[in-house]
Amino acid sequence: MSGRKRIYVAYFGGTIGMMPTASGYAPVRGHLGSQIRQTPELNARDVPELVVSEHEPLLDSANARPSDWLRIAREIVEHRHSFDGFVVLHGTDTMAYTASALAFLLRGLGKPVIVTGSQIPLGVLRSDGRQNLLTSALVAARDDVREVCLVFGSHILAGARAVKASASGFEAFTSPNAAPLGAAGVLITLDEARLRVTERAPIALPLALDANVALLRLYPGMPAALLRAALAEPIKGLVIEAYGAGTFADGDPYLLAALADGARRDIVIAVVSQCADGRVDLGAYATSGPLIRAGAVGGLDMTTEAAYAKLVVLLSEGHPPATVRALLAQDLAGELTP
Ligand code: ASN
Repeated sequence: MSGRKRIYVAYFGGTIGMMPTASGYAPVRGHLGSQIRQTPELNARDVPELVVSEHEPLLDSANARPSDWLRIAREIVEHRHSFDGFVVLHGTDTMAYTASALAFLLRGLGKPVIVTGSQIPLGVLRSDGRQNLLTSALVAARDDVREVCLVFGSHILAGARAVKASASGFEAFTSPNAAPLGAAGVLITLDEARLRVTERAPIALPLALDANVALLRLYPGMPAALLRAALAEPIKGLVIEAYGAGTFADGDPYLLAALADGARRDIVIAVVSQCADGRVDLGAYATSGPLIRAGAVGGLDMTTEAAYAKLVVLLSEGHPPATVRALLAQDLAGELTP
């Protein structure tokens, strides 16, 4: 019989380890570790051993930046040979961005990385943190999971497919264009056919994550100055949340001029849809013409979070713009359906 599995728990911040303060919930050093030690179920023999490492500073995830994604990825890579799996405890607000980024950064890890958190802190009445952590630890101990997942409530989702869908519900995350990888009910079930079968490979993390990527949601009447700013130096990449299948106001000469100027600077543009469900199909409508002429890549059914994280990671890996464009349309971490 194999021994008890060891899971590295990186506590990055978020509600799960917060305490009520005079200005609202805030992370407090040492609190999460002591809560875990006081929770008998999390220390049971049939639960993997949890080795908790607390980040400094602990963040409300509203403060997370791409450099923080890299910090978490580095920590996991450093410990990749000493642990069976990893749990990242993170705030829910930007968890989908971090889970997406980790999915791209940790291609080749070949071990489970489970991102989770809670809506109510551990230790507070009706906390969902204990259940989320317990489920995550059990999924992180599985041999058949070799990818980044986001576990929350009863959902087990591919990390690069998840979006936060509820500010207050316990089932706070969904994956709009992909069925969940599994569910945590009476049993924890995983859809074996949908799990990624990735070979372990060396991981060369970028030295830094380039945050010079902008994200812009189109809206009726948007001033061209906004698009111009989103394409100005030092920006290298832009995610456009366009309408429907990827349409753009091609009747506005100022917007067209701003887009054309960005194209001249060889900015890599990824187009995702404002619709939660469905996919971008550049060329389906004549109004996507300016995007196509600007060299924009249709993000297919990628979430905005995944498209942004993917562009940040690819540009930071130092590929030339043409390679980034080609990779954007490929499935690198389960983020899109080709
Ligand atoms: N504001 C918190 C965070 O994202 C929300 C949470 O974790 N539920 O850090």
